[in-house]
Amino acid sequence: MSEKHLQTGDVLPPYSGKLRVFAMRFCPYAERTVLTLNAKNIPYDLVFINLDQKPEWIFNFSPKGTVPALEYEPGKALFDSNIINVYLDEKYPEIPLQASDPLRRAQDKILVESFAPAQSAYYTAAFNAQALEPSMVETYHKGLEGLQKELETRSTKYLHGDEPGWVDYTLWPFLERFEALPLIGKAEFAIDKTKYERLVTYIEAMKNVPAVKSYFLAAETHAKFIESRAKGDANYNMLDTSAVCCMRPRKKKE
Ligand SMILES: N[C@@H](CCC(=O)N[C@@H](CS)C(=O)NCC(=O)O)C(=O)O
Repeated sequence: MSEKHLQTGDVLPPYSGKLRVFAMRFCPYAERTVLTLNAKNIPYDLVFINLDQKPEWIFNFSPKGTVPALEYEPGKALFDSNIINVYLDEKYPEIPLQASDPLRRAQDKILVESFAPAQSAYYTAAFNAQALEPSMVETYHKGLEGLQKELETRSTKYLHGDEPGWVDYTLWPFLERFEALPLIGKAEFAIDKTKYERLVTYIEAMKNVPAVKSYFLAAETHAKFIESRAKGDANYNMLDTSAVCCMRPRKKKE
């Protein structure tokens, strides 16, 4: 899979017949959809988009040009990670990811909602050059504490149960990125092993889930991308290995 992000002027690749996801490699919302498809064993194609120089055709799939968008039939698409993922779970019920109990489904949605302020605090810490307000750090840790408490109350390996589900795949992309914050000098955002013992066990377990593992990026990689974007020059193609091909020394002809 090429990790190159298509941009203004680039041609839309032909539709292969599989579901197609428009994404950006470092976008946590797009990662939610990728993990959902992986977990449900649904084949798909990925098209990465440069969000600073969007290709014209992205607006045919996502009216505001945001990712993820899911092309479910040629030229027809859905957008917004939560909408896409619930659609996928209902359309392809063989491996269900949402809780079967309506009450638990509602509680999972509440958990996702109550984690949103911690996500916003992450965005501020990562991309806002101004000094951080202490309340942001507090909000972030409140989110982590809430998650840890829920893991303790539920007493299961994952929030969903013995296997991860919708709630885990929805929250995970942010936890993956939170570990990058201390690497960019935001030490107050570190997830301390003593304070967050249960949460850290959960984070380590999630890293080994096959659906996550195949798309996982290390904290160092996220940190590099964050730094490039914070400087106003997001390095979308930093993982694109196809560029390396042309720099390899050519074999001399015999
Ligand atoms: N609520 C949306 C948020 C998607 C979103 O904000 N994606 C960002 C990238 S991480 C984006 O497309 N930004 C480009 C833009 O806003 O123009 C979802 O859950 O899918």
